[in-house]
Amino acid sequence: MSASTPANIANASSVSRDFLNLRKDFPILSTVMNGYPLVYLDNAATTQKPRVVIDALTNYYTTTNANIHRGVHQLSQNATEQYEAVRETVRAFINARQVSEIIFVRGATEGINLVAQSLGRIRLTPGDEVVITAMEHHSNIVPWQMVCAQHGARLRVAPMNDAGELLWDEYESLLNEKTKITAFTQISNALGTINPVERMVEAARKVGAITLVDGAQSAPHTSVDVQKMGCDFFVFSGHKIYAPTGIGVLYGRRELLEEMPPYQGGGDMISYVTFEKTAYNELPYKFEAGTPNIAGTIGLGAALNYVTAIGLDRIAAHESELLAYGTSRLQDIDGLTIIGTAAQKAGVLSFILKGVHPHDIGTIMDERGIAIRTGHHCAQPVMDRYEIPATARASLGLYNTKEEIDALAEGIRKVFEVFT
Ligand code: C6P
Repeated sequence: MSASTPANIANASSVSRDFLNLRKDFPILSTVMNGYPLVYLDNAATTQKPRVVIDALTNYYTTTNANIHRGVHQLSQNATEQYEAVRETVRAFINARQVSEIIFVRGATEGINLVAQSLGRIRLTPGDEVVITAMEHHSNIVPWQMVCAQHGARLRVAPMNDAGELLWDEYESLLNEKTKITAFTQISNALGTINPVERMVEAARKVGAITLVDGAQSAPHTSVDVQKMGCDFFVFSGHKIYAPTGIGVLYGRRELLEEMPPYQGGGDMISYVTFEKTAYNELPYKFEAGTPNIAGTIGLGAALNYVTAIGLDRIAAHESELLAYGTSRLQDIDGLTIIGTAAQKAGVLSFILKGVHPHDIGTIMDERGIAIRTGHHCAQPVMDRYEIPATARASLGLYNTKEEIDALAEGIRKVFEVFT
């Protein structure tokens, strides 16, 4: 999914026309906002939901609602069947070996915290090291800081260059026999950088380190194959891939999940309990304590089926074409600097405007019905690296169009008019 190779763009042109038709699948896109047609460019924060996902939730609550894994009654069996069917949908979506390697969690954040806390207990001792990169979201920084502090381990950070690309030699030189875990994002939410994850996993394996890939920004925009990637763990959030909020996925290699202690205790994660002792349930239930987000899981299944039917490669090509178009439009604007210019880049346009605070950009865009995100994007160390407090960020989804990019560019001109 390199952003702007000529071949990609040539392939994508006819593809993008087909994508226009998909806009009608998303009811919210016909909203009029502040007198303008809604232009939704905040997809890295969360995506809008297609009718099939909304219907899946309504159908579930209208026809099936019951608790799972517990009742002999028909509704409970139906709910269980639908919930467990999604585990297979997810397995196939990321090409995991077994359904027992798929754990339902609240989102990428919970998946990373689960791994940090559970794996930390059995792998980290004083003097050990955990390696992350300079472009991580707080969700892939703070859980490691916490677990390092608990076990006397040290957090190391691989730096990046001005384009927002990982400095490969520096990353490699941080890996050694003390490195027990390395965790990195596949795509940066603040910069759009696509990391060479297969190569990063391979380098980590050479020193025996366990790898976690944060797929929050990659699963919605590129096809994922965890076996090909070779990682031990992969996490993503449903809400960024057109599914409901509150549901996400942790993939873990079975042998490691077997070894790891449960993250939380409660119902469903046990096989029997006495006051003296508890035996834990088998995978994946050992990591799913309490009543899960059943409706959200079913919604996730509908969303994954939806994007699979379109084709992740086609989505990547479409977004790649939009990114190339958006980059050229924004580059033409005097006083605008794009933050994040990696050669391998996904559909994120982070920028700053000379003399204008990003929050003011966001406000004027909003007046024109354009939704972008402004701030540090939960990646404050990235902002520090560029010595800026914040950026304005337009992030692309499958329903975006060139006309919407034009509206963004026009909005930016308006911002300059107001502020200069
Ligand atoms: N980034 C953004 O606007 P959750 O909140 O658990 O669904 O996802 C956390 C997360 C983890 N990693 C990356 C790379 C992310 O981009 C995110 C979420 C959103 O950029 C919300 S801060």
